[in-house]
Amino acid sequence: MKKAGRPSRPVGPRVGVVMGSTSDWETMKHADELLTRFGVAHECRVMSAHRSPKLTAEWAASAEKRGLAVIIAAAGGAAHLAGVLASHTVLPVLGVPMESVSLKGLDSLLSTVQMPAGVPVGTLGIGKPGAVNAALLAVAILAVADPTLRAKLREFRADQEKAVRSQTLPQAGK
Ligand code: RP5
Repeated sequence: MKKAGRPSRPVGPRVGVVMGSTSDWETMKHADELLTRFGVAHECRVMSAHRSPKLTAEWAASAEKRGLAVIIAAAGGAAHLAGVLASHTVLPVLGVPMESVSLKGLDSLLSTVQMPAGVPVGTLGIGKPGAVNAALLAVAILAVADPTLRAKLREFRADQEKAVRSQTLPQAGK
């Protein structure tokens, strides 16, 4: 007989890290590293709103029932990936604009951030800082219902504070 009580936590990945091209990995590996550091189960995938629209729609539509709680989506140029994923799921989608060659990521930023009202994408900064912060925000979202993760996030912030306090400038006063 089935035991009553709280539903068990899903065991698979909780965060999906999706990027439009393998060329985005150099930046998005920082999100992967951070999630690993926090012990957050996650999956990293390549899919494109333009080059693989069916895969993108299928993956986003099945994300919730596969146990994912947050999606991080990185793309560059005409960066529609985060928006398209968001249109197929009600899970929170965090967009990371990639630094593009021709416009230095301004194109990616604007096409990720300027969503029409009704389908939000929480957009982070361009490039590595955005990748790191998307992962931290995903951790913070999961931490709302996970005290252990919240404690780890507090420890991370405390370590940063400690590091800044111990910093000195080599040429100061000379
Ligand atoms: C976007 O186009 C990708 O997210 C990538 O940032 C950009 C360039 O892709 P590649 O031509 O390097 O595959 O879809």
